[in-house]
Amino acid sequence: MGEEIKNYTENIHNEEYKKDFCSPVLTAANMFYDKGREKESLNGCWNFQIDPYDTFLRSRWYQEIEEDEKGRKLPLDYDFEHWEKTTVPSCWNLVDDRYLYYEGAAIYTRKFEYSKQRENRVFLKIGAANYETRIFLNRSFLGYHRGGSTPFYVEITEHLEKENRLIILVDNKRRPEFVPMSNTDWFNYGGLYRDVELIRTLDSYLKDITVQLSGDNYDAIKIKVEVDGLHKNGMAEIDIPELGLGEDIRVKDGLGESIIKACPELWTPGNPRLYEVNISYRGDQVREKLGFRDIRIKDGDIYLNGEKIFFRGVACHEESFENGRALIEEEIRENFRLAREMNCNFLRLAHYPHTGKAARIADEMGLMLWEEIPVYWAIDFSNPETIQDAENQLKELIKRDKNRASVLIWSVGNENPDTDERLAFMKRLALKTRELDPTRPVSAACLVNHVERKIEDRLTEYLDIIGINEYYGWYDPEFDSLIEIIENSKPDKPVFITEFGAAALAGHRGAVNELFTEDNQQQVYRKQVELLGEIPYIKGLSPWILYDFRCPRRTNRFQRGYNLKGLLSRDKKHKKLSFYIMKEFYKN
Ligand code: GCB
Repeated sequence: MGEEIKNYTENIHNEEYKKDFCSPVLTAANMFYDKGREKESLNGCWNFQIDPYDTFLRSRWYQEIEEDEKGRKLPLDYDFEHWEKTTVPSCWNLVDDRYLYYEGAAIYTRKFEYSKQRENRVFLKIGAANYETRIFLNRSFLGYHRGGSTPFYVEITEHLEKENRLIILVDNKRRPEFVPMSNTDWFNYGGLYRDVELIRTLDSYLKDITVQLSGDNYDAIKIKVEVDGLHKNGMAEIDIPELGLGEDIRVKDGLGESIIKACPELWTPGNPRLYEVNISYRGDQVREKLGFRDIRIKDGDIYLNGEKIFFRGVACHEESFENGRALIEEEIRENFRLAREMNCNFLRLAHYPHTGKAARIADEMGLMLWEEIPVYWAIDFSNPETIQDAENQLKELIKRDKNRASVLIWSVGNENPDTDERLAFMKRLALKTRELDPTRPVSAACLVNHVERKIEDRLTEYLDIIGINEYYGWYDPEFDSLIEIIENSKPDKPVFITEFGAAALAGHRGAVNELFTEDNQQQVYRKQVELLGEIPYIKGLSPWILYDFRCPRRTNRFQRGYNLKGLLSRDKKHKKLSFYIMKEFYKN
């Protein structure tokens, strides 16, 4: 918790100021099954201050010391209530021009009132904050979280008062040992950009729930519950009214499992059937809508509910022009609607976990999803802290979305070089994924062997689906090389072309060989689909990318801070010519 700061100057010589604020670490082990529960939103108006010199931590402002030893009124350097106001959730970069490129620490604080109702425990949930987060409540430090895209939780029961001061310190500084590392091809938004909520529970509560279709004939549902709290033995109940199903599950030492005969109508993209599922334990209750479906791979084909399926997809960043990564629900729905208009049944949610709302909406709208962790490019593969961080992000993602019918593929990374350290790192992630969720295929977006011109990456041994990113026609103009690669490769697993594409400034027309014209992009798309559509081992496509996105690496006169490989303009209003190529291709 740290010593009180008595002497105003003592902190300025201390460069170890962070060490008291690195544990407890909030990880997947602190996660809590919150779907289908009532929550109290702490979204809305907060006070905000950027803190580029980390003075908050150095001087322990959270202690709110009111007087110094000479009896003078403090604080000297901060003023929570008079700081500027901001809205949570949001990305600070887009709230004010002054913060567009700000990277570092920033402080969010608000007060809230609490009055006990029938609950005995209270948890704070942060949907996501990029990248390091420290939580303080009523002058106490409660925990530290790493990772910019997954939810985390901390129990606050013991710290609650009638009037509460909550402070959340978010730091988005990029570092080489983080996941992702400092170099990425997307914008490093900062802030508390997903919901902040309180969840009240009884003494004993459902901590985790897994509900999945089971049985070779799809005639059973498997349920696992984990309970925590005072009473770890008892009966949980599951109730699916539309199936006339109501069953007890015995819970012993916190765990219960049951396989129940049931024949639900199966979830497909064409018929995204969902059922209301209620689960309760000693008065604690969750209720949500879930779909049931089966995915398998056999002899190089992918089967959804026993039928061969081709993944007609597109890749998508989590971004909107107005809100950055803090997309509102209508924007997610609009993105998905546009993908559907292009005749997609599949989205690659790149390159990090998107909001959990995306998977819920995809469940409803009937879109299959690929979900990914940001093990991107040159990660610090030999650093034990980095692998721990990546593994924790993976666990948090799987725990969050494992009951979503739409989520069909987990991806452990993107375009990492084929080195021994990387192989060890990613093999561990692939095996961990399978251990945590044996029901879904594991993939990663790999590079081809450009020298030998074939699909070759040692990681593919540990994957169920081989993802391949290739930019023939763009970074490499020699389209014939792609033909050669395809001819030289005999993969024994289904292959997805997880990226291909070319950049075009929306509305810019010209000759087909003129870079950044829609005509050039269209030509690349034409050639790609003509070739890829004929290759029997290719079972899915997700061209790069649905819409243009912010990226400071892209600075030429067309790009001006944007990656322009979108099929749509950045405001999603203009459809480039290639959009229609994909639409037509997928139609057939
Ligand atoms: C890639 C990366 C993606 C980039 C894209 C590009 O291979 O996976 O993140 O944005 O290429 O546009 O270069």
